[in-house]
Amino acid sequence: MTDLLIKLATCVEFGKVDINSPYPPEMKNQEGAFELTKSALDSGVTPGIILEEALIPAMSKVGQKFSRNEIFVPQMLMAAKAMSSSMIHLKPFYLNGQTKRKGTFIIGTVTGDLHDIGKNLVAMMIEGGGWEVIDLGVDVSIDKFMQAVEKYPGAVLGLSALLTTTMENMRKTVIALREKHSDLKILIGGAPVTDEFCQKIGADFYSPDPQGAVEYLKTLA
Ligand code: B1M
Repeated sequence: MTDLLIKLATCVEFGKVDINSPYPPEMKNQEGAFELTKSALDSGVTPGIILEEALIPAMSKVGQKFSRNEIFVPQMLMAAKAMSSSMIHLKPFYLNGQTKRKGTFIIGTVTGDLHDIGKNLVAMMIEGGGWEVIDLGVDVSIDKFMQAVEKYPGAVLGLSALLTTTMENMRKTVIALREKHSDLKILIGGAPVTDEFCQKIGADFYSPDPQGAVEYLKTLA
């Protein structure tokens, strides 16, 4: 890996967004993910290499550290913010079809549930894993999930629920989607959700955290 990509990966791992960002204090006044991505592209590094050799490994390290409780939500959010500032330069290449994503991941918090902090972390980590993410937001009805699944054939679906009451809506969502799309891969998560519940409602996979979700998607790409 070139020095530039190593520096970029370090910025993403430690949440250095751009030159003006004061976080992390030990990287103050240094170029961040925004400037380094632009320099990498200007020097001829392809968007695919930037993603595969800098952003994905960096976000993977972040996910592993989070799973091991070595970092917490704020650090993870800063890493995701740094990755997003890099993606500003890369997105045009995906939009015009020059660079391919690993697949499409649709995510939403089930109907009746307004919690989105965990869902957003999962979405950002999966984007950092090289997937196109369609985030439907919170309080997502079965109809809305259905429309998205039909609009993006082959996409993987992720459902989040934070309330014991909305776990029932998660169950209904899985059943309704399964009825029409038996081959749809469904990943579920959220604080009250368990592996046992996943099996009971017929979802494909339960992950307690974003890294587990990323690892599951790797098995499908
Ligand atoms: Co709410 N809330 N809340 N709340 N809230 C909880 C969840 C609660 C446990 C608090 C408590 O009583 N101790 C409790 C639920 C009890 C229960 O059902 N067992 C609760 C309640 C009761 C409520 C209300 C009903 C309160 C009221 O109005 N009486 C109400 C419900 C509103 C609604 O949804 N209809 C409500 C409202 C809210 C706020 C709007 C104020 C706010 C949400 C803001 C927002 O999300 N934008 C809020 C918050 C912040 C919380 C707590 C404090 C924090 C949740 C959070 O963001 N955690 C929460 C208590 C707690 O958890 N300590 C609580 C951090 C986040 C990173 O973790 O979301 O678990 P988490 O996500 C994790 C994993 O679960 C996993 O990855 C993430 C990172 O590790 N994960 C997935 C999540 N989704 C995944 C999907 C995957 C894979 C992994 O694949 C698709």
